[in-house]
Amino acid sequence: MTKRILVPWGMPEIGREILRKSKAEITFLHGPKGEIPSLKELTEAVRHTDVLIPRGTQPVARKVMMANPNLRGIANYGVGYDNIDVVSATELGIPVTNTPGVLTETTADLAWALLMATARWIPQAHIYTFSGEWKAVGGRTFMGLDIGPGGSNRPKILGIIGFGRIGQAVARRSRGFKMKAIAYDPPVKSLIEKTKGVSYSDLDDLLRESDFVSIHCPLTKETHHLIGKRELGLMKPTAILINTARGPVVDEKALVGALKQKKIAAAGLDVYEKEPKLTPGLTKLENAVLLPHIGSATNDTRGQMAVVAAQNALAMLQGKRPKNIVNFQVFEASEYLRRIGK
Ligand code: 8YV
Repeated sequence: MTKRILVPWGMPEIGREILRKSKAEITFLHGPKGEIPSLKELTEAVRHTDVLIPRGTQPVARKVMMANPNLRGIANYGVGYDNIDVVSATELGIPVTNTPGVLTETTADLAWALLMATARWIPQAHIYTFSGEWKAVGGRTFMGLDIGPGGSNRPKILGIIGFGRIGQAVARRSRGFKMKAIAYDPPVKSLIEKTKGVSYSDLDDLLRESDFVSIHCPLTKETHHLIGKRELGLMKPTAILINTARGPVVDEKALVGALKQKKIAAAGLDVYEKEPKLTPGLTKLENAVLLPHIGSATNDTRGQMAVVAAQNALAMLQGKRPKNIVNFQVFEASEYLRRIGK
């Protein structure tokens, strides 16, 4: 029987091509502009497929998985997989994959761009100039914060929360700015201590000492609201918070309060608690730079993410162990063996 793959969003062409070239029956289920299907439409479509390739922001709950007792795999398009109920997938014997590595440098670039844009008021100064408000030499000055040592030659401290591939790539980039990098990520404390130019710090000290705090940890039960009112209160009034990881790691309401009361200087965000909805008040703040989750958004990288997701999907379709498994325990489950007909 022909094996089937469901892609419920507008996947880049390079990924589509790989899927089309396979012998599988491919269903691309989305609107003319890539609009994703409703939960009801997705659940119905999952009944008639063998492997699902969801977009990284597309929720795949237990109910969706339960719609098809023979689903062979879920190949997530994204390195983060908090959109998928992985615990249920493992229980049900469904392998789940992600697309790590290919987006590391691109996302680290965006974190840096956001850090620099926020520190030097780039979007605000651009709009001021672009809109013709700049009438006189001098005019508004947009006094920024140094990223490098600045006139007083004081190296700045970059605090990195989460020292995985992207956190490490951000640390590498900080060397060019002569920054002192400190990192918090208990499971990889020894790796941090071994990394040249980076020292380990517990979270509170990192928040107290850092001029810039950049978040690069996955969203888990443990990291949900890791940065709340108390943590923001520990930061310097001149400090800047950058989040290109996952919105719910930060208590967004508390952040709006801290920015309004200038408890911290500014924030640069690419992710939010309830994307694409923003917490009320966030767009009223001059000291916030807001981007629409474009961390990995380059043609090359989004294309390579599609290649990796397609390869993971085809491997699971053939009952093979895919490269980027996130729940390897599933291979021990009898349910998994049943699903792949073993
Ligand atoms: C994706 C991301 O844009 O990889 C991730 O975890 O957040 C981004 O690269 C997002 O997952 C949409 O697919």
